[in-house]
Amino acid sequence: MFLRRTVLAGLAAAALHFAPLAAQAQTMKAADVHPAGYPTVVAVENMGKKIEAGTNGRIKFQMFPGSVLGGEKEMIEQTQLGAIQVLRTSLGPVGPVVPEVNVFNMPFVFRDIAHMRAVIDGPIGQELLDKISASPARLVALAWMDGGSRSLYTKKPVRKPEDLKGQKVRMMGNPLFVDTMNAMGGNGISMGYGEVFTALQTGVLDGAENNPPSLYTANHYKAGAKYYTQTHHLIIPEILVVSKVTWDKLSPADRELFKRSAREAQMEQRKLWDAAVAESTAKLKAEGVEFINIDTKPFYDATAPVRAKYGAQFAELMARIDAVK
Ligand code: GTR
Repeated sequence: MFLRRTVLAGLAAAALHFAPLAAQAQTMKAADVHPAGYPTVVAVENMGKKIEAGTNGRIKFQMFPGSVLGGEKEMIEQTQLGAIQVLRTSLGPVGPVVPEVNVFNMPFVFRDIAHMRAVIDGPIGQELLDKISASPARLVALAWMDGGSRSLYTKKPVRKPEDLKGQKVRMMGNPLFVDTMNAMGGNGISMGYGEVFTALQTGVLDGAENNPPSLYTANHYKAGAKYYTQTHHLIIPEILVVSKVTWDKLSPADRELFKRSAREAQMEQRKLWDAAVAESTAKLKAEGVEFINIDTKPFYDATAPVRAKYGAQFAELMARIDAVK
């Protein structure tokens, strides 16, 4: 009797010991608006493989690309709730939930892409990731991703702000961007990425704005927006976040593994990004998209009131950004 009890107790203890390990095994949902094969999607998938290897298969990523889990705004909300565990998103729609990030969302805040990269790779970049993680938004920001620069594409050629008069141009969901387009001379319309193609086709929109890989993969040029005016008005880095709900349950060792592999994903994505920009630019040109090179100064000048309105609270930080070589 005594022996039996001891054995049973031993078995129960063993079960208790192993149960938490078994329960911890999980497949995390990783999400992106971009399709399979896009630089951000590939880099996050590879990060998942490293985490799977590093945890002996205990944690896996399952990638849901192409907005299958919703638009970016909805995916941010799901990540805040823990329904999505890993999300790659533009900072644009993060502005309404973490206002501090709007410093990077302002028109012409970076001189060029090299300047943006120098800023995100340095202390300011880390500070901003930390601000997101420390905010009440329940998102833990682990790494930056490259989104190049956004330029305007329209059905009619645009060379100067006056050419945008009366044109309805889709902007990401953040009042700052609607103000930016209005200042640039057009009518900014806030809309989800997934609705832009049909809205262009039906004439609800006359144009939109994005980087070459997005313009190419989202096919917006096939909906009539064939004039691609090189305004480079927004250079918005993107982020990789983990839901705080998920993060809080990770062990310190797992968190380190996530941080390390996210940093590696940042560097990998940048290489993939540069190749994707070159490739999509060539393909867009081959498809008949006209790249219009312009003097961007009139657009820079026209958006000064937007920088003044939204930038006042970031004056010191903007001076530091400016000083980065
Ligand atoms: C892309 C960006 C996406 C999404 C999209 C948009 O450049 O990578 O995350 O924000 O633009 O315009 O909605």
